[in-house]
Parts: sequence; C-alpha cells; structure tokens
Amino acid sequence: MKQPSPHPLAENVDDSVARALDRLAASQEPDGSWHGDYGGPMFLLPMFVALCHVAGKEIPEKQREEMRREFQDARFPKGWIGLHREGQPCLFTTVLGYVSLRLLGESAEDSEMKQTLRWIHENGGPHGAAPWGKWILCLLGLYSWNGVNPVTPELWLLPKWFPLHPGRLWCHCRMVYLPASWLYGNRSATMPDERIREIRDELYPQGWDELSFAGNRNTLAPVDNVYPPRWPVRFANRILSGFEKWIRGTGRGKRLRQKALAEVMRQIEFEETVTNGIAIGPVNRVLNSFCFFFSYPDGEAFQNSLESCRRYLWKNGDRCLMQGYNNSKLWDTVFAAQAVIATHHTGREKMLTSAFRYIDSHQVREDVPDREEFYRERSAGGWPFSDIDHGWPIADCTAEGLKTALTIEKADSSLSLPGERLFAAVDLLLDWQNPDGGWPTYEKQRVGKWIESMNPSGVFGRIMIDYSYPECTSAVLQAFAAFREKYPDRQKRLLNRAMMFGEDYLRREQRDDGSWEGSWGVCFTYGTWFGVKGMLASGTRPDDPTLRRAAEFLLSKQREDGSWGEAIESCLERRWIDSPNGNVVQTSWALLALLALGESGDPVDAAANFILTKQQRDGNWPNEGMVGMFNRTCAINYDWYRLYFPMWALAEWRNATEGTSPSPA
Ligand code: LAN
Repeated sequence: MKQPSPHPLAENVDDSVARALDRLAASQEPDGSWHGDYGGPMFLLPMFVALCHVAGKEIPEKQREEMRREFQDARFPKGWIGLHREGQPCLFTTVLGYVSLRLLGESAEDSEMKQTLRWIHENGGPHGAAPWGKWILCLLGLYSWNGVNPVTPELWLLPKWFPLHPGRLWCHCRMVYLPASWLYGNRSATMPDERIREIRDELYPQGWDELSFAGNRNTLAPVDNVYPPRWPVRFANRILSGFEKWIRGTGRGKRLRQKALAEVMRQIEFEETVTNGIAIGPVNRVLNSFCFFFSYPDGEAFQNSLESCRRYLWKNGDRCLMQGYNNSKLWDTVFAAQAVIATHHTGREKMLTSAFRYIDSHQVREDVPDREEFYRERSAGGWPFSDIDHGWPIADCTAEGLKTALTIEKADSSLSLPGERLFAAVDLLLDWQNPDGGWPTYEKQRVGKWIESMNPSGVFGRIMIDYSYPECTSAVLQAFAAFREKYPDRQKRLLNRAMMFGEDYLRREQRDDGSWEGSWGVCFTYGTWFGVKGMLASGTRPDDPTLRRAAEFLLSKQREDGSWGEAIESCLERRWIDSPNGNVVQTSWALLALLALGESGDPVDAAANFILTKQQRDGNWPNEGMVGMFNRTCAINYDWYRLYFPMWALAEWRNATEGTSPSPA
C-alpha cells in the first residue's frame, strides 16, 4: 500500500516539540513543579513597601533598587501606572506607586517623579483614588480614615442567615474585608515621620490641614470609576456612617466594637493558621500583617508574618515585584504534564514521574477544623492553585489535578493515586456544583447575584460572590469524563446528573456568536477552548450545532498569518477586540479547540505554522504580554503559558495529522 506523503510541516513540528520538551525538562523544579513569575497587578508591591515603612523594617538597598525598577518600568510616558503592568491609567495605583518610589528612596526632584505627581494632581489627587488605595494611604498617615467609607467590623457579628453577612462574600473579597474592617475599626495609622510629611506636601500642595476628608468619601476619579458604585453602595454607606457615629460616641457602641474586633482577629488568626501563614492572597497577606503590627509591633506574630509577605516577592530580571498568589505551581504543573503526554514522546518519563509526585504530594487531605465557624467549605480531596501549604482548594484546580493524575496513570500505570484519593476529589467536586449547573472557583454561591450591586471597589468587576464560570465547569466535566472512564460504576447516577446540568449550564453560557467569554484568561479564545472541551467531555458530538458555531466563531477571528490575537480590553468591554499582533498563547488555545472539534486543513495548518515560526532558539516562545486575567480589569502573568500551550497545540496538530489518537487529556 502506498504510504501517504508526510505533511510538509510535520518534520519541523517534530523538531519544535522536541526542543520545547527539552526546555520544559530543563526548567522543572526539583520538587517536580514549574515555578514562574506571577506578577502583573501594580497594587500589590506598594502594600508591602507601606508595611515595611510603617513597621520601620528597612528593605536592603539592592532590593529597594529592584523594586524601584518595577515601578519605573511600568510607568507610562505620561507618568501614570496602570492597575496592571500593561494597563490603562489608574489613579490609585499611580498614587501608591509614587508613594512607594518615594519610600524606596526616589527623589521628588526626579523629572519622571515630577511628571507622575503632575498626573496625580491633574486627576484630582488622592481624594479620587479607589477605596483600597485610600486604606493604604491611611495606614501610612497620608490620608484620614474620615475620608473613607465605613468598613464596618460589626457586620461579622450579624446572624449568619443575614444576606449581608460578609461570610457570604467571595472568599477573596471576604478575606480582604476581614483585616480591612479591623484596621478601619481601630483607625490604625502610623505617626508621620519626616519622609511622610514631605510626601504629604507633595501630594497635597494646598496643605494637609486644609483638606476636607469627610467631604471626599465618595469622590472617585473618572479613571478609577470603571465600575461606578451604584445606589445600594451609597445607601449602605449612609446607614453605616450613622452607625459608625453611634459606635464611636457611646459606651455601648464602644463595647460592641471591641467585641467585633476580637471576633475579626479570631478569624484572621484562623486564616493564618490554616494557610501556614501564607493567607489566601497577597492582599489579605499584607493587611493581616498590618493588623498584627498594630496589635503587637514587637510580637512574634508580626515578625513571622513579615517573613510570609516576603514569600510573595519575586525577582524577574532586575525587577522585584509582588505576586498575585504565593505561586502558581500546581496549575502550571498539571498543564505542563498534560502537554508532555500529548507529545507521545518517549524518554520523558522522568519529567512525568516528578510532575506526578508534585501532584500527589499537594492534594489536600483534610478539612480545616471547625470549618463552619470560619465560613469554610470542605477541603479534603481538593487541589489548590499553588501548594498544599496554602491549602485553599479550588474547583478547577481540583478538576485539573484529578484529570492529570488519571492521564498520567494512563500513560504509565506505575504512577497512580489510591482510589480513595480520587473518590475524595470527585465527592468534593460534586458538592461544589451551583444550582445553575455550573461550577464556581472556591465555594458554592452563598447569596444572590443582586449583591454585586454593592460592589464598592470602583476598579474591579464581579468580586462580591463566587459565580459559576465556564472555565471551572469545563474543567470539572473533563475530569468527570476521565474519572468515569476508569470507574464507570462509581457514583454513576450522581455523576451523570451533575454532568447533564453542567452541560446545560455551558449551553446557556454560550453566546449567540458561538463563543464563550473567559474570565481568567484573555478572553474569548480562552473561554471558547474551555467551552468546547467541556461540551465534548459531556458527550456532545463535534457536529452538534453548538460546537459548529464555536468552530465558526474561532475561524472567523483567525488572522491572515494564521494566528489569533485579542486585546486585554476584550475582558472589560466583553466583546472581541483585536490586538495589534497575533499572540502565540491565544493561537494555541484556538488551535487546541479546533483540533478537538476535528477541524483540519488550511486554517489549522496555518495556525501550527504561525506557532512554529514564533519559536525561539531556546525552545521557548517570546513573551508577548499578559494573557491571564481577573475581575475583568486586571491582567496577570503566567510565565509558563507561552511554553506548554504552544507545545501542546503543536503536539495535538501532529497527532491529528498523523492520525495518532488524540491525547487522552
Ligand atoms: C486567581 C488565580 C487562579 C485562578 C484560576 C484557578 C486560574 C481560575 O481558573 C479560577 C480563579 C483563580 C483561582 C483566581 C481568582 C482571583 C485571584 C485569586 C487569581 C487571579 C490570582 C489573584 C486574584 C486575587 C483576587 C488578587 C487579589 C485582588 C483582589 C481583588 C482581592
């Protein structure tokens, strides 16, 4: 029989995949994970700098220089610093960046500093900064708590059934509210020193004593008013301001405050214990440390927590930044492993074995103690985003962990997790499904969507509750499908039902144009890749009209050079916005989706070719900007996306062209 002639790209693809694999192997950590830069948001490092200043902890000069560079590099020509490194103008991050640079030793006479200050003044000065920018300024003695809307600690004393109880908020929002309410309730602030007095003069040329703080509580500069606080926020602020007067003006009020603050501190200490001092994220990490400092400046709790803050710092080249999470190791490891398996390359056993070890040793085994008292759900069986020390399990991380463990086992049966550990993961995932059929990030939705109308942040969207997301839902459906293959009878009815509702949810979330909107990556290429994989996992056939529309959507967005490229603004505007150039990672997501749908021919070949031509000599792909995202406005960097996603997409292209069975993932 005549052999079909090889595809003209095939040899190059093989070579490219091999080089990417080498690069991946060379960058694996001894613990089996991949560890990279998780920076991008520009409001994190200023909090750490502020903490060090308030606590009188000197940052070594070399590191100060690296931190200064982080701000200087991110500063745009007009002087402003964005919400994230590539962001649009934002007042609160610019003010915090300016203050940080000054605290790190930059002179006010520097011409770029002058320009930044001018931009701040032109935009109305700190009065217009988004609320949590003002909180940090208050702690530094650069603003007054009178100019901040109430962050009432007593809400923690409300009965649990009450819809406005902060325990019902999205865990990230709730864990920030917690220390913020303690700091607000105590009016915590440092005594201004010489440097702070200088900065006051710079920020407020009219003079500190002339400022009307209370009159500016609701001032919000247009650049920080991306999600204008709606009337329920203003209404609540009015009521809570009245309450605050009563609290501070009466004996009973003061006693109630003490009780609330004690409860808040108890919750904070719990979070510190169960996360081994890491805290769920960088914001509550630093704010908790402020609370410890203002309680016992010389105490051990503060000293230890300062060390934990340092664990969020990351050095990227000559810059030092603060990361959006303690790390993204589990997340990177599961995708890297799935990509390696898709290559069908032999000789990669060592890499997979140690990735498996990482996944194995970072599954959460136990629930946190007294979890209901601390508003926590079950944890046993889950996987976190970073590592077991952090320990907050996440639905899609659990799903990817489970799916990857099963996929690795398929490739090498000596690497397997005991059945009970897989069952625990499945049970947890089953528990997590929302009534709308979708899966959230960390916790089931605890209060209606109406509460988003009370989002006071100004700069972030969708922060109030844990919504269902197509990405999380898809990951869970894929994991269930993989699990069902190995254990067809286990939890059969429950799993089938859950998958049916999950599929329904995905169908409802699909837009008329065939796309899914992504929330944790930019944007429709990310969402559609997940949407497609989730539908397929739940048994939808590739020729189903839903999936045909998805393919047509993607094909309609392909550029002439074979690539896809969508701008970060797509997430904010919630519509496809082309970026100036094609992007390798987004092209990989689109290609992975199209191949999963069985597409072949010119479009997928052109996409593979685009990816090929972009590869660097070292096997990696160039850094083309951030493609991670959160809360619609803030981009975040996933360092390894540009290595394993292109490699994975090329491997699947090769599998499809060769007629090899597609990878089990
Ligand atoms: C993350 C990081 C991981 C991410 C995925 C697992 C990728 C996603 O699929 C689900 C959501 C999740 C867990 C996620 C949620 C929001 C986080 C925690 C972040 C983007 C990292 C930083 C961000 C956090 C909210 C930053 C702090 C800012 C606040 C507004 C509190």
